[in-house]
Amino acid sequence: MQPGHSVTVGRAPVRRHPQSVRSWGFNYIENVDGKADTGNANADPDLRIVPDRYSKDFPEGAEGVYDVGVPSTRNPQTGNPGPTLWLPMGEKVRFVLSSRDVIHSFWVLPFLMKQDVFPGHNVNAFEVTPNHEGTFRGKCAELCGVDHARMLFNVKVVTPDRYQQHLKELAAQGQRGFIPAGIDITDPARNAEPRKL
Ligand SMILES: [Cu+2]
Repeated sequence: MQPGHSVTVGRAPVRRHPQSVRSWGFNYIENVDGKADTGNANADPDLRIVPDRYSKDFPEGAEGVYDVGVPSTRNPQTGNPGPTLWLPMGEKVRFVLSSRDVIHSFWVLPFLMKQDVFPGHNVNAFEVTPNHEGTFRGKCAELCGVDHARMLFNVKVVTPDRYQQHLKELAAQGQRGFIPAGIDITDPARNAEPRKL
């Protein structure tokens, strides 16, 4: 079964808070408006880090929405720090992991697994079908630098209808399109995050 949904997850630039320390970013590769002629995730330069074997599953007309979090971001329900990645219960989601700086590790505690998040072309991916509603904690499991202890996030599993509604909420907030996933080059001297966000 092909995954019904794709997200990219990684250390990402925060366009709306350029003065802030970067944190986790989530691209939801979804056809949010339901129209096939608006958006093409396969042609979007911000997602070019995603290998063809994953991008071929992007839905047609995926203009996408994104979310990001800074260290002061809180889950509104639990108060736990970090941005919140929403997932639809009972539907298969593919995670594509990439970093824009150093090696991190993506760890959602109840997933009982973690996976490294690399810069460059070494993109990791896995698939999950969430089977419990609820809000869960996630964190970076790789000592990655000065902000490691603040690389926290939340995962919220909701009904598929509520998930679709959330995508529209992100779009209504202006968080349409994608934030740049990964970096294209692996030359260590050029692996620094550009100042221009
Ligand atoms: Cu990290």
